Amino acid sequence: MAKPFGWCGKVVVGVLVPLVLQAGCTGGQSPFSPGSALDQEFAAAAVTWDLNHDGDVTCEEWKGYAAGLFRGADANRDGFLIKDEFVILARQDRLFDTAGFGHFDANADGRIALAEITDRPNPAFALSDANKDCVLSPDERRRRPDGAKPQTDPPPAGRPGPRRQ
Ligand SMILES: [Ca+2]
Ligand SMILES: [Ca+2]
Ligand SMILES: [Ca+2]
Repeated sequence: MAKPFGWCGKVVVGVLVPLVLQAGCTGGQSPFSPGSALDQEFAAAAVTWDLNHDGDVTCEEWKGYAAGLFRGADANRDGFLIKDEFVILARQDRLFDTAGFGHFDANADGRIALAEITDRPNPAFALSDANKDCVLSPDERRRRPDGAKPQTDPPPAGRPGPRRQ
């Protein structure tokens, strides 16, 4: 009794929207929405978080990866990244450059705590972790969704054009 796959993407988007609104509702409006180009960037970058190179990318690996970059960028070691320090991070990984400072500064206090990066739902998992086990298997990463679009174009519906003679 296989369930149809179609509902899955809708549920994910439905769950993600309130999460993003909660996390990102800090006054500034985000140019990015769920399933957006930025979410795709996260999904595409996931392979770089596979710290033990076993092909699976876990939530813990993402957090470890982010923590490593964070520590490297936290020049004065106060546990927060101000914008100048974030630039160092963004130079290391262009994903952070793409996302931008405001994306992670959830409480908009002008500095980013590590928790603001690691506690934030990672769009790559929201998009690609089909079985929600906090592990992106190689198969799940390969099946990266392109937003709401199916991989193949649907056949054109109806007649080809209104031209008549
Ligand atoms: Ca791994
Ligand atoms: Ca700092
Ligand atoms: Ca998974």
